[in-house]
Amino acid sequence: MTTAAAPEVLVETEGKIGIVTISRPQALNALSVSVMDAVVELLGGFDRDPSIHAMVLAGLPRAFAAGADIGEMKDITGAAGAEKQLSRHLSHWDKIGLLKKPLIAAVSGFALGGGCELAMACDMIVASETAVFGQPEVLIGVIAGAGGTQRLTKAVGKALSMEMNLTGRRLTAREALSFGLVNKVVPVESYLSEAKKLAHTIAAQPPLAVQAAKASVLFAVDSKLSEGLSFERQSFFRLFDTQDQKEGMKAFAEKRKPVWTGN
Ligand code: DAK
Repeated sequence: MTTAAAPEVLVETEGKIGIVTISRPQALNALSVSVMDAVVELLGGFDRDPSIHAMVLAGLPRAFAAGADIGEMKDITGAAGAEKQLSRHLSHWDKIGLLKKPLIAAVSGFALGGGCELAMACDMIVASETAVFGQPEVLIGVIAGAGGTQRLTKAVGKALSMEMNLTGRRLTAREALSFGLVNKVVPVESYLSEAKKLAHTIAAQPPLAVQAAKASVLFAVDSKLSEGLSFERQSFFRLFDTQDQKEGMKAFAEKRKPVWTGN
């Protein structure tokens, strides 16, 4: 069932997955402080809820999010004022990137500026054929402030990231797929169901191993190979403390499906 957690953010659960949907159609899902407050609170709640194993963050068919709310930023003057008034808002994007459970962005239509940064802060992106990705902040006199020069560069490489950040060039969904920014492109009618399907597939796996895999892949983005290999190895060893490791290997030997307990 879908209930309104905040007027413009909807929340529902479906088995072991939690779904948060931004619904602010009149502003193309522009990410106001109140929208991001609700998104972070709801996803944080799912992250702490042991019955939820994976999450989906969705927008609307016309817009995942056309950016941070320009109306809330346009009257800010001076670097000190910007830092004072926007730092808490920036921490919203950081908090999405710090969630422990897998989070899939279901993106259709515009994913621009803070919207593109929000999608990139998720772990995977399922895009509709109409999805458009971009960091157009330069066109309004600023630059990306929540990861658009960093995560995008790590995802698509320096040359394309430069072009997107310096000219506002947008990527179509197909281009985003070819550059490795998104996981799959599907018809607009099915982008949400495909994102949920992927979340259900992940949610059916042993949750401690899934979370360890997520943490290890994210570590790779930020570290030297030798440090990453060491991090991965320690995580691998730690999973031998879990009952699901015993169950998974025992079930394999007994030629049956494992029954995961999450312990
Ligand atoms: N903010 C507020 N309202 C927006 C908006 C936005 N980002 N994007 C669209 N809207 C509103 C429009 O003002 C319009 O409202 P009304 O005039 O009808 O009241 C409505 O949504 C429909 O938009 P359009 O009439 O413009 O629709 P079109 O189809 O003609 O054009 C568009 C769609 C997406 C190409 C266009 O709306 C557009 O260019 N939007 C702005 C895209 C953009 O520049 N995005 C980047 C914003 S800056 C940070 C955290 C995050 C960020 C920065 C710092 N920290 C806290 C430090 C991120 C910054 C950004 O995202």
